[in-house]
Amino acid sequence: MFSKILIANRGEIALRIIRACKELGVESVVVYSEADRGSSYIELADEAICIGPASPAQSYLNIPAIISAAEVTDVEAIHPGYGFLAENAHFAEICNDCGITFIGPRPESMKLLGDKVAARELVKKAHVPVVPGSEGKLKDEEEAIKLANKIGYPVIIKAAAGGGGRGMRVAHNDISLRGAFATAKTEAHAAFKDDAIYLEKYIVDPRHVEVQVVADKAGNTLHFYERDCSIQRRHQKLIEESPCPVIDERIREELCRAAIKVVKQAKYENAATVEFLLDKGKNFYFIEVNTRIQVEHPVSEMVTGHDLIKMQLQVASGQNIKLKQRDIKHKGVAIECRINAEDTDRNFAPSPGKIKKFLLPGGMGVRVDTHLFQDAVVTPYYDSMIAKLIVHRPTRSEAITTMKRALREFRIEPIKTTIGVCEKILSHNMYLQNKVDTSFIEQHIG
Ligand code: MV4
Repeated sequence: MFSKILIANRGEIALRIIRACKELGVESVVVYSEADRGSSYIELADEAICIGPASPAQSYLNIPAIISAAEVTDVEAIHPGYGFLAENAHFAEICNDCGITFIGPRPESMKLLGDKVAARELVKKAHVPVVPGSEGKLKDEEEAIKLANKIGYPVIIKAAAGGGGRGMRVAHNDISLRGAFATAKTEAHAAFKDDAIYLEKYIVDPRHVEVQVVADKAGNTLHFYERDCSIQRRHQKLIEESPCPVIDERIREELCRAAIKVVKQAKYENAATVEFLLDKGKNFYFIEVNTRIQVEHPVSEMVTGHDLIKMQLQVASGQNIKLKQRDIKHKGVAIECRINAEDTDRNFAPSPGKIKKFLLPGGMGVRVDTHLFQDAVVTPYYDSMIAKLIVHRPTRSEAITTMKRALREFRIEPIKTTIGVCEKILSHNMYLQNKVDTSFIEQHIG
């Protein structure tokens, strides 16, 4: 195991990684921006280094500053958390060149899976179902039209370098497809300096289901079951749960095995999330792989009892996983609500400010991952997520009851948060009856 690592992130995930370090006997160094001075994780880490001004480009994305901090503090590894540099293959390469272990996949895996067209082709080779669509990238408009007529409308055009919902265009006929082709290509070039696009059959109102996987350097690959992340607004997840409430044991087994096949085919190491769409007929289709630990990982930790951040450190340091798949049991139901500093009456606009009152929920089956406290300041510079409230109960209905109780207990004043919206969703008949899909918020919450 490493003796000392650096955390190239902030907020709740910095604190989450520090906690794993403490339990493993690993010293932790955090880097922080001027805007984050006074944060709880700076207090709790063994060392802290200010790396620049508030702007992410000058701090949390500032590779030279982060590498310098790593050299000065003499760490053996860097954990990137999520966001910022977590999926930047160039950064992982620089870490490795400097003799610092990047706690995550090899740069080649990040490049391969970051290219969604390459990932699709790889997944097909593993005999895992992908959404019907183009072979490789689209050459021209005529190829797109021919293909769309073969597989049938609606279709969706996506950027090869995209992901997470960026650079997508839906088309319902030849005319709109011509338009979508041109805009998608221009947008992809502007956003990613790569105009490669591909086409898929558009799955109408799917559920978003993803599988948590961890692999070691020897190729031992384990899954930690699935999370249903269908409750999202504009590609920002609001509520996640495990297990997915609409699939049976047979489909769950197939889905999780498919995810393992994908990760093995990529000769991947460390933590990954394999994303699928689930259609109304309960057919699942691979869409993409996220090559990082995700915000919603606690949901999988609660239902399996395994610490995924510790496992990331263990496999990155070269330890092989001793655990067997049959030892990973799924127990009960976990739900996570993301608490964002946003004004839901003003189109979810950021709502920064000083927190005057901060009372955390607790009790049976309640976990709160947050770096905040009374008198802390929520700045406008970064992601608006300020806390994750996770519950773990024997059944879904008990988990919902506990979550509603915990949401009502939570006091964050005077800033506006998504607590109210989460309560509203958890009381909605559609949610209780498992009738939600990725269009739920738009159609029923706004
Ligand atoms: C799709 C789709 C329907 N059909 N692909 C959005 C995020 C990105 N990871 C993939 N996304 C979608 N891809 C096909 N072929 C619908 C979505 C989609 C979506 C997916 C997951 C969660 C929320 C979503 C909201 C809108 C659209």
